[in-house]
Amino acid sequence: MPAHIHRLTALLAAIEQGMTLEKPDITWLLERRDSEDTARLFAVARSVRQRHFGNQVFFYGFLYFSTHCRNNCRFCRYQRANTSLKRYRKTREQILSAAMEMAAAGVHLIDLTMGEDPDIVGGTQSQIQEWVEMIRSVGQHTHLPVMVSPGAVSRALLAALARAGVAWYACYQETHNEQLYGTLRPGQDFHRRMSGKYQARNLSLLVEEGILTGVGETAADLADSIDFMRRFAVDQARVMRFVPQPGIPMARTAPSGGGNELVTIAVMRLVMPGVLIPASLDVDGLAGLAERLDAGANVVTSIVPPLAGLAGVANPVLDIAEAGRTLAKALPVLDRCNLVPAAAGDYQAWVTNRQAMHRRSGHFRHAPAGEVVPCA
Ligand code: SAM
Ligand code: MD0
Ligand code: SF4
Repeated sequence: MPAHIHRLTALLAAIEQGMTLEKPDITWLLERRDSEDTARLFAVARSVRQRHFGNQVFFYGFLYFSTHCRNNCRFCRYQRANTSLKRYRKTREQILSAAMEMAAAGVHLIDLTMGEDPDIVGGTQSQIQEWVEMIRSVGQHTHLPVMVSPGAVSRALLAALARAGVAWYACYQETHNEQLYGTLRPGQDFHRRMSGKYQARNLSLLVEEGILTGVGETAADLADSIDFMRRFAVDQARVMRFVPQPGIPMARTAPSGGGNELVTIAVMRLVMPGVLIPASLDVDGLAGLAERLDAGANVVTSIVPPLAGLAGVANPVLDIAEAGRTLAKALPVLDRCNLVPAAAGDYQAWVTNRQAMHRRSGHFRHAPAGEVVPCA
């Protein structure tokens, strides 16, 4: 038997028995590309998912309510420097109406996402207050947990969001290699972005972390990210492939990284068996859903109402007007993957359990070398 097959067999058997993977093994697994090897990896990822979540999958409604942004992330079409773009900021009524539509369709959560809109996060007290109240009203009207993806914001703002009943703070580092981060998110302090995740956690918010593939990363970089996510105990762990978009310089000069999104999803599942892992419709649309679920993901994200004039991020329009990012279109795919949508109460129960788990663990803080340090 070739040595790599022997190593894969041994590792997969050890994982099935609950062994903790070390970083060199995580890196090695992330490098698997042979289709027979990846098929085995995905099969074990599905069996680990089955053990922790049965055949249940969650759905997240995605509401990108402001596409204005003060930052210049190199990978993102909403970067400030991109002037080839029509931007929008939805009203409270438009936001509530789209959220209600998705709630009625059966999503388990509403993800309220924005660029770092200078008129919101950089706005006056009353603009910020109005924004927090809008977020509170989405939870109150839909009776669903709310995730907020506002970028790097102050502790005071996170505290206001927690008081408004928000369940989740999503903030993606993209990479935990500080040097690579500096090229992807120029002018945005690495440690400030990291610290926000600890502040959110210590305010009892659940935290989603995310990384990109295809941006110049190595397999070892991805392993470092996954290792951080495990030590921090993120509640949701995301990976998305970089999608080059016209209007941004990186679309022409994109370095190809060492990562593969599907393999990374599977390895995340093996390293963090009980966390939520998105299968995002934002990268390859509906056509890419089955392969992400088959790799071990268990949350369908980027459900978008077709006629509300709302955009995606990685892909601004793909499948939206065609109603491809809806539960109605995703359900037959789930069925083919032998999966079912979870009951609403099961999602809320997962959230409540997870919050209780973090309360028992106490408070932690970010340290510059990347350690997860308990607060004295
Ligand atoms: N502005 C907030 C922020 O940056 O945290 C919220 C938006 S955030 C949810 C947008 C995320 O989408 C980025 O963190 C990145 O992971 C992903 N993204 C943006 N442009 C992308 C692209 N072209 N391809 C793939 N993913 C992309
Ligand atoms: C998604 N397009 O779920 C969304 C977005 C932001 N929290 C999530 C990247 O794929
Ligand atoms: Fe702005 Fe977020 Fe895009 Fe960066 S990723 S440019 S912060 S919207």
